[in-house]
Amino acid sequence: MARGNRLARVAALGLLGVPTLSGCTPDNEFWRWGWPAGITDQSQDIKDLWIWSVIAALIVGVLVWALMGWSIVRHRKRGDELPRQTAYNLPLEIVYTIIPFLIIAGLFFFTVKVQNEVQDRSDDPDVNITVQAFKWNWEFLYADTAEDEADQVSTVGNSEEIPILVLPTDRSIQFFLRSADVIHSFWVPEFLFKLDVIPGNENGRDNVFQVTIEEGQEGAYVGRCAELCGTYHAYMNFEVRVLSGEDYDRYLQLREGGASTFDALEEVDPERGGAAVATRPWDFAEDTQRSDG
Ligand SMILES: [Cu+2]
Repeated sequence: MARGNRLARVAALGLLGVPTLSGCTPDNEFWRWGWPAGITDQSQDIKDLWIWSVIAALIVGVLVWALMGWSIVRHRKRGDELPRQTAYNLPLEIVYTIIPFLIIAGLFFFTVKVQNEVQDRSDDPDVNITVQAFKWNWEFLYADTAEDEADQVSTVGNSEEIPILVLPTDRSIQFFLRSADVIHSFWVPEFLFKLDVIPGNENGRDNVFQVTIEEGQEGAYVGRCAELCGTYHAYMNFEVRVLSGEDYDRYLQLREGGASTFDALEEVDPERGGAAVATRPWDFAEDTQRSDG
């Protein structure tokens, strides 16, 4: 019994201690279990939580497998005599009630901590974006470009064109999400974050979050609707095009001067061009062919 108790204590301590060491997170594909690396400041906290939760789960798993293996070998049948029976062993029952509780308490503590960090907002973000979701596409409004929404620079997608949301690195970006119809969900896998887009903001619902994209993460990233919203939900994609702050300013300047999203991007991001590269519109013709064959 004494040995079991000691083992349990060591296990509990190890589990709680592990996430506190997260300053030295192993950042590679293996520990991320296929998760994207994350391109925002906020995503690093989420990634750390995920990695250490997996490690904690592995420790519990290995311990349980080891104990199972040990009992199978140690208590294999050697004769007809029954081994010592330990049913209704109160200390043992207390131990295996307390250990899971400590594990959940640890996971809960770190989850709440990370959640608070991720949902933290500055009162004065550098960039304000309004995201309007509708069946089955997206409209992005650059809220800082004009007071009146009708005058703001915007990009809207249609069935032939993937809407591109242009964002700068190294600036705090605030997203205000709203829906014209049903519940959608704004998801950029590389943010490691998604937020439901629930209609009815006028009721005081707070569909707002902030991210800061890290320097050096310029590129094209796919964005998706992550809430089943009807027939063409699966094709409700968009692209996030991350530019340096300088290129972002230039992009908005061109847009304000009357250039289309395509033309402005052709000029500021010639490497990737004006059309989406992270995803493409649904090819209706191809899809019909496939279902025919
Ligand atoms: Cu949707």
